[in-house]
Amino acid sequence: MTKTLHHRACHLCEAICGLTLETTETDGQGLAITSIKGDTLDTFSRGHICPKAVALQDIQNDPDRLRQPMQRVGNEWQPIAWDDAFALVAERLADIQARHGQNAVAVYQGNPSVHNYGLMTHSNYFLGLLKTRSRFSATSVDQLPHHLTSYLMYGHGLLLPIPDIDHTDFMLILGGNPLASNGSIMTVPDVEKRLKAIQARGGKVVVVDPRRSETAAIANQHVFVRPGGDAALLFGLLNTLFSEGLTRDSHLPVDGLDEVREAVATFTAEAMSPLCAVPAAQIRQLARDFAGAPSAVCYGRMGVSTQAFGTLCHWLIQVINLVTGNLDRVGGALCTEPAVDLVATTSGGHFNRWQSRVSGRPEYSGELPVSALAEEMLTEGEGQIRALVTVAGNPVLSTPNGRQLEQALDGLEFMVSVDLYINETTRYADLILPSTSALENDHYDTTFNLFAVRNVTRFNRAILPKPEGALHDWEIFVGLAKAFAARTGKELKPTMPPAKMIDFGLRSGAYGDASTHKLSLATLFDHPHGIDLGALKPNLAARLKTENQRVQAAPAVILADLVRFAALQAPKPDELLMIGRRHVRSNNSWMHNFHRLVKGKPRHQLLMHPDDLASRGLVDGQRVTVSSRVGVIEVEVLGSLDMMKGVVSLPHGWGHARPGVQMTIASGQPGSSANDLTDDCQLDELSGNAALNGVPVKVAAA
Ligand SMILES: Nc1nc2c(c(=O)[nH]1)N[C@H]1C(S)=C(S)[C@@H](COP(=O)(O)OP(=O)(O)OC[C@H]3O[C@@H](n4cnc5c(=O)[nH]c(N)nc54)[C@H](O)[C@@H]3O)O[C@H]1N2
Ligand SMILES: Nc1nc2c(c(=O)[nH]1)N[C@H]1C(S)=C(S)[C@@H](COP(=O)(O)OP(=O)(O)OC[C@H]3O[C@@H](n4cnc5c(=O)[nH]c(N)nc54)[C@H](O)[C@@H]3O)O[C@H]1N2
Ligand code: SF4
Ligand SMILES: [Mo]
Repeated sequence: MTKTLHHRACHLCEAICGLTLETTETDGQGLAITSIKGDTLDTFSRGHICPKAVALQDIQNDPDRLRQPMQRVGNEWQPIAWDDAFALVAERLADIQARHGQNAVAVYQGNPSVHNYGLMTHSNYFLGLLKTRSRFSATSVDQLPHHLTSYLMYGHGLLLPIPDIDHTDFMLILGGNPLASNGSIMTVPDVEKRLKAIQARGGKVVVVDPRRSETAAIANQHVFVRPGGDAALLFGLLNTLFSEGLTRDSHLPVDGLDEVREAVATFTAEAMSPLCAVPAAQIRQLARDFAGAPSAVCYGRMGVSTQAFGTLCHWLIQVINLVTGNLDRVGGALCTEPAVDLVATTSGGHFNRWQSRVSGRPEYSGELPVSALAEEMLTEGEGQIRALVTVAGNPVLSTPNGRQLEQALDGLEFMVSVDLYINETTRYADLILPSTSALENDHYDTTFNLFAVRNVTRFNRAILPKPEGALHDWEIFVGLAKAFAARTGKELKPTMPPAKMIDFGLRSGAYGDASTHKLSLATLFDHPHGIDLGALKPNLAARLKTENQRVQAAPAVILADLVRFAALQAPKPDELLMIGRRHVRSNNSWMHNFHRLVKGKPRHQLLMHPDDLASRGLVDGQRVTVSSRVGVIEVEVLGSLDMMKGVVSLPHGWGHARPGVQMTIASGQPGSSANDLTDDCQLDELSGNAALNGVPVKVAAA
């Protein structure tokens, strides 16, 4: 029996915790994972681990996980050889594009893409050849407003200021629940200790959320806000900062501050209060507390990204940090300087250069809002989408109006999914191409090192051998690209393995050959616990990519959106709005088939305030119907004093009871999909991001 210890960053969420995995090789029985623990020698994550990482062994051993390419023949799934699968994809997509044009083939890239560096480096090797404008991804059900705001204000969609959580004296969190999510657009392992450290050094944490979340429960102050009302609250804060003289000069070169001041002149706390359901006095006091703290940072996440005013919210957050002198300042919001720097090496992005065919939604950096995907498939005419490539995504459960999308998928001429499972989406595919599992692959986090609360870097080798006949995701894309290029006579540039690209990125980056750190892949091989490159520091002035190298505080398209905001009405007495939530023992739309992760009481229920239950004659635990403009679901309801009145909370990613899904749900409870209720017509119209929070619903006894 041989035991071996391996060190590796976890790829399952944005916190990139260091893990120590033990494998045991037993004669005759091969190699098994025998222990997964937090890596105490990782100075960034300091031994932190959550239940998801423990379930890594379940992903590895899961009998439901596909291990070879599968082709659907009628209602049966049959194995197919890799080369035959590649040739078939090339033939079908080339044919559809020849008959219906390039945009007739669409692409959806899902969340795990950004956690898998081979997908980051190589998916476009194939997808780029398709030259289609029908590109969609999880970005437009997630963080699109962050990118758009940074693109407009700082000139690059990835130049995102990150809360300097380890040094701040005041952290104002809107619509984020890092105690459940482990942090997002803020890579912050061990976040609970870091939040408590703010309090221990005399600082404050304030959480704004329509639900008393796990994070709100440990905060110094929790402010209930009406779903979708955050822009009003933030306008009230900004107006108070200006009108009470609470602003501080910034060292940054800034254009447009006078326009901002003018634009918000009538948005007093008193005027905004009815729209967000926060008392005016509380808004004013919050502004004073924020401005009065030695350092402070305002941070917003899912709750304020995926709502009707997502971009206004993120712009206001930037402006509040800016006018209080907290942008690009220690203890405020700072831009990470990663070892492999995508900001330095890529163009800043583009916006609204073209629009979607049916509803005229704007593109952002070559992608269209995924809310428009189904209508682009269902609406006949030139440019109609007839084929789909999905990559690491499950849009039937993850994007608004999932039932409509299912209808659309059913009508496609061809669909191929690069995925590990036959799930709610891939069951519509003609072919599923499954990659190796994560532990069979080496790992470098190209994305989340970019948003980390310290500058860190780490490369880890595969822990388990690559099974015979298996391919990594990046190799699948090389195979598809070669087959498609051969079929269509397109020229294919040579490529190299992802690790080589990382080596190149490290050497040419700020800590590479020319610097004192002299980072390369070889250096990282010698540091399996990762390398800490230091705390974040002010750098924004030098990294701005706007045309005149100045911060644009008042982008025209954002100020134009104030017209839409002006139409926001105070709530009617019977208003009932649905919001989402996450739990540390659940992960988006997958991993629900792992007992180690989902064990314990079920967590897919609808949460509702007891008064809202009573007024409808409902009781705790009963089955109810929840209906919206687009659909009806049935689910159990739980009474919860943590909910704001007039608001219900339902997590997404459930709803596995669909025919043909081949995943054994560990709890035996498939739940219902929140996205059978969310509305593809409800968006942040400025960015096209889906408004998943603040969906009007009705709840009645089932
Ligand atoms: N109502 C509501 N809807 C939401 C949200 C919400 O808060 N509320 N959140 C949104 C957000 S933030 C996101 S990011 C999306 C996520 O939604 P999706 O983009 O659909 O991502 P996942 O649900 O994580 O889907 C994971 C899929 O990737 C596959 N997979 C996992 N690892 C790999 C891999 O290494 N390679 C390959 N090829 N496949 C892999 C899994 O089998 C699974 O099918 O959901 C969004 N939808
Ligand atoms: N365990 C686990 N971790 C995850 C994931 C997971 O599924 N499971 N998913 C990962 C992904 S893809 C992402 S994007 C991140 C997301 O990470 P977070 O942004 O922290 O996401 P949530 O936990 O959904 O927290 C959103 C909060 O917003 C609140 N909210 C809803 N509507 C509103 C509103 O209108 N206004 C305000 N102010 N608040 C509102 C909700 O009540 C909730 O507490 O988490 C990542 N981490
Ligand atoms: S918090 Fe995220 S990165 Fe850390 S162990 Fe859990 S899933 Fe992995
Ligand atoms: Mo996400």
